[in-house]
Order: sequence, then structure tokens, then C-alpha cells
Amino acid sequence: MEEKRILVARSSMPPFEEYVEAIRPLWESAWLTNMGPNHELLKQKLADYLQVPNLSLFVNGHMALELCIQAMGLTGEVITTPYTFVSTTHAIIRNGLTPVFCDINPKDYTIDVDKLESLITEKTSAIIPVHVYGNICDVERIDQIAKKHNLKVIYDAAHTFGETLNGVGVGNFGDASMFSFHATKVFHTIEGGAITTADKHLDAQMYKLKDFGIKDEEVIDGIGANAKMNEFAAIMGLCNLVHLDEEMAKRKVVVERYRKHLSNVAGLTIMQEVPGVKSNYAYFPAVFDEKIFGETRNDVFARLKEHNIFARKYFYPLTTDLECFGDRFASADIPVARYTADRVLTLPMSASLSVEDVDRICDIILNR
Ligand code: T4K
Repeated sequence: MEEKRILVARSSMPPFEEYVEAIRPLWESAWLTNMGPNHELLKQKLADYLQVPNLSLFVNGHMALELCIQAMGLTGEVITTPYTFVSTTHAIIRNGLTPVFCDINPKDYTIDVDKLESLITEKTSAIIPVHVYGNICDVERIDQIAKKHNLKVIYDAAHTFGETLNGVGVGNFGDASMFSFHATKVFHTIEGGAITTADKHLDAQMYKLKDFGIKDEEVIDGIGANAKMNEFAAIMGLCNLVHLDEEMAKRKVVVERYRKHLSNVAGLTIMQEVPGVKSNYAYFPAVFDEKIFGETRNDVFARLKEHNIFARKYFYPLTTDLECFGDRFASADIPVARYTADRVLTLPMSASLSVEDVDRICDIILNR
């Protein structure tokens, strides 16, 4: 008999009837997009949930980031990390800017603040750090460095929905934060994303830029794109929001089960709870040091696959090494990012995993 197939993620689904009931009024109103009533309601509810003053919704997280960079009018060089999904780097380059790659720290894989300052030049206009896997960057140090050098900070907070640091919503750090509501995320709108910011002017810019730069019927004073969230997506968000706390509680059980089996295994590094952080349990990365663990990450990946379990190598290759860039970023000094990308495996993680599933996955990993 074929073993149960487990993928790295599985979208949370609200009860079918709840979604169907919620979309029923659309057949009456026929108002499907362009900042409809559900879009406006979701925007308000998410701003409350994330404890942020302003939130702008988008068709996806990537367009949110791209347009936020545009709205800020950044120039020249932007410091970021290569240990991320390709979206972060593409958003910088597609704005005509040059990414400068800073290494990550081995503790939580976020930007290494000790290596950051030496990369700042007179051309640097911003820092785009990534709260990778939901690990919150050293926001205090980044803030100090940015203020000292007069730089903007946009956090790629794609993985961090609903997290808080010492009670403060993660979307409050820096000049702006981008969240992804992709189907694979803890909270999703099928496709979707948001920018949070305390800057009212920036928020107003974002509202226009996602709608072609339209100010009113006769005035278009920005060169925008079309990146609006539609009503079906917004309704999916409203339905998912009702069940979010329950979903996160289920994810917590999964993470605790992984930790029970995989903590204190020689040659295997996993993330532990961080004091002061309310986690959303988005991802479960495990880093395999082959010299001590006895097997490479690729060996473990292949063995899991034999058992119909599909872990992923998020984030390998590093974005510096992607084919589309040739050897343009080959000289980046990023040893920790390289070490980690070569050894990381993100294990299956969703609210639908049972403890038995986790036991089976861990059994396979450990019985080498
Ligand atoms: N910044 C960061 C740091 C990010 O991680 C991302 C996105 C972004 C920016 C950009 O945000 P968005 O523009 O996407 O809102 C996935 C996601 O597509 C992507 O959103 C995510 N990061 C990235 C880390 O993962 P793929 O190419 O690995 O996805 P895929 O299709 O292989 O799906 C992975 C697994 O998820 C599947 O094995 C099964 C499950 N799945 C997938 C889909 C599409 C579902 O259960 N339902 C689904 O509908 O990129």
C-alpha cells in the first residue's frame, strides 16, 4: 500500500459552507474587485489583528513589496539577504536598484547586523531584511543603524503574520512591512499580501499605485500597476481569519512534536521558542551538519521522498546563485548563508498534520 503523501505545506481551508455563504451576496451586488466592501472590511480587520495603524491590501505579497519600494522612491543600492524566496531580490532588481547582499547570522538565519554597517556606501538608500521562517530580525539594531545612516527599512515579513515581539505587532517595525497571504501561508487569501506602515502618506501612495496610479476619475498622478485584491480573495481572508487562532494552535502542537523528537540530536539544528516572541509556527527548518549527523541534507530529503514525504530546501539555492543573475553576485561575502542553504530542509508544516504524521517523519529522519 502506498504510504500517505505529505507535502511541505497544505492550505488551510475554511468550512466549505462558510465560504459559499459569504460569497453568495456577490451574485446580487456584482461588485467583484476595485476595493469592494469585503476588501475594505478585511483591511480593517487585519489592521486590528496585526495592531498596525495603516494596512494596504494587494493581489500578492510580491507586488506589495515591489510597489512599496517604488512608493518610497529608493535609489542606488539596497542591502538585503540572499537567504530568502526569490521575490525579495526580484522586487529590488525590478525597481532598477542594486541588491547588496549581507550575510545571515547562524542563530536565526536573519540578516547579520554585525556585518551590515560595513556594506553601507553613499549609494545605499535602504535595508530590506527578511523575518525568515517567522524569525524576527534584530529590529532594534537595524533601527539604530538605519537612523544613523538615514536609510529606509522595509521588512519582508512574508512569513510573520500575527507575530508579536514583546507584545508589539511585527508590522510596526521599520518604515514598512510586507506580508504574504499566499495559499501556503499561516493566514491566506488564496493569493494576497499587504503593506503595513505608520506613514499615512506612504499608505495613500500604496493605495494609488496598486490601482494604476489613479487619484480620481480624471487625475492619474502616479505610474502604478494593477495589484488590487479581489472580493473572492478578500472573502477567503475573512473566513480564514475566524479560524486563525485555532489553526495556529494546531500548528503549535505540530512544532512541539517535532521539537520533542528532534531536539538534542547531534548534527541537527532546529529552531526553539524565543522569549518575548509570539510565534505563528509558519515553518519548521532543520539544518543537517553531515559530518556529525552522518548524512547530508540531500540524503535525508531523498529518504523522506521514498516514503512519499516531500520536504523542501527553502532557501536553496541562495538568490545570489540563481541562473537569471549569471555570476553578477558571485563575489558576495555570505559564508553563513551558503553553509545554511546547503544543509537546510524545511519539514512538512501545516495545521492538518497529525502527531502520528510528525512521528513518522521524525522516525524516518532519525533512523538513518
Ligand atoms: N518574500 C518571502 C520571504 C516569501 O517567502 C514569499 C513567498 C514572498 C516574499 C512573496 O509572497 P507572495 O507573492 O507569494 O505572496 C511558495 C509560495 O508560492 C510562496 O508564496 C512562498 N513565499 C514560498 C516560500 O513558497 P513554491 O514555488 O515553493 O510553492 P509550491 O507551489 O511548490 O507549493 C508548496 C507546497 O504548498 C505544495 O507542495 C503543496 C502546498 N500547496 C501549494 C499550493 C500552490 C497547497 O497546499 N495549496 C496550494 O494552493 O512557493
